[in-house]
Amino acid sequence: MTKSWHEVFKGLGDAAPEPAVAPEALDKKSGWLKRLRKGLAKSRQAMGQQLSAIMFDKLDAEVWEQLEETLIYADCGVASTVAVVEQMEQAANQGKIRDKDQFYAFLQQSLVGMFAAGDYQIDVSHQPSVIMVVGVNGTGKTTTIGKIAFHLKREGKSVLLAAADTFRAAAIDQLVEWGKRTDCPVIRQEHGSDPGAVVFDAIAAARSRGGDVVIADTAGRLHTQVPLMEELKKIHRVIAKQIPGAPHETLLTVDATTGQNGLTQARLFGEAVDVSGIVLTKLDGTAKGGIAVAISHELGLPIKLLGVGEQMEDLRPFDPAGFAEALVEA
Ligand SMILES: Nc1nc2c(ncn2[C@@H]2O[C@H](COP(=O)(O)OP(=O)(O)OP(=O)(O)O)[C@@H](O)[C@H]2O)c(=O)[nH]1
Ligand SMILES: [Mg+2]
Repeated sequence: MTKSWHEVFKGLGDAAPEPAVAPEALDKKSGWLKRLRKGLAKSRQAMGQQLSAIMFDKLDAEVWEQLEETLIYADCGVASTVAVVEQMEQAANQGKIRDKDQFYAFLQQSLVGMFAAGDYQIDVSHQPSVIMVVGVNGTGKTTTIGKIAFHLKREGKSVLLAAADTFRAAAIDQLVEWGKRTDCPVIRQEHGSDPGAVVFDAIAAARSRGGDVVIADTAGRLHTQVPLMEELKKIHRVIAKQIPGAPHETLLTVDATTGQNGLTQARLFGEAVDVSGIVLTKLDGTAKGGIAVAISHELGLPIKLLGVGEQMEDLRPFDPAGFAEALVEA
């Protein structure tokens, strides 16, 4: 159930370099699930509480109703909920669920099946690779960029951060702060300048310095939502013009605490820019971690990373089985 950063990032190379950070910040194999479990504690507790009343030797209509309510409450979304309950009911009718352990094992398995098939890796195999991070304001774009930079640096990649959220002066400062913390140069221009120009500069800088990965921060809000989408498309075009096939990743941050709103946002951003994966943030602050299931199932997008706190190391690789296991347990 453990997943290494070498599995998360495509193109890290074979040899894992000596980590340059304090050992306590590193993944210990045994600690991987622990951190994820901690991040999903609220969701797991809420689900556990609701499911605790179930009589596992008497799986009747009431039980399936209770399961349905639990999944809906956890924000798994209607489509996934209906599908999971149907599968569970069928398995029970076939005599495959006779006790609590089997119930939870099947529930985990059904949830795993709801996640979209897709590329769960983050592609940093190009020279340079460009990652564009988009999302509504406050969802955790800048923080996530800092966390990704931290992990890539740790794996020996040179990373440049592009301050293409020029809408707020504070946004540039915040990225500069993360640049200091992770020891990554930040390419920036004046507040209010053209975000496309910032990204252009960053890619040029990466090329001339032999940088491996450019991560572009973007605005989460302009004066209205429509121009924001136009702006993002424009940044996307600037990147593609400089490097055919780039951006190699367009990651959308979704704040898990906003529930079904996250689904709407993902749909909207997905229509404007070709989102390659979701970073689901603030899982540590919500009982509604099931939103991961809804987004992936309904939009067919892979969840690539999970944010489980505000610190650099509070970024977890996503894998469906590990997630389902941390979400529901017997
Ligand atoms: N608990 C928790 N807080 C988080 C997580 N990710 C981000 N945050 C916090 O959420 C707040 C907003 O994060 P930012 O990274 O500034 O979000 P943003 O999308 O860049 O926001 P704008 O620049 O305003 O568009 C900050 O206080 C972060 O510390 C997370 O996984 N867990
Ligand atoms: Mg920001």
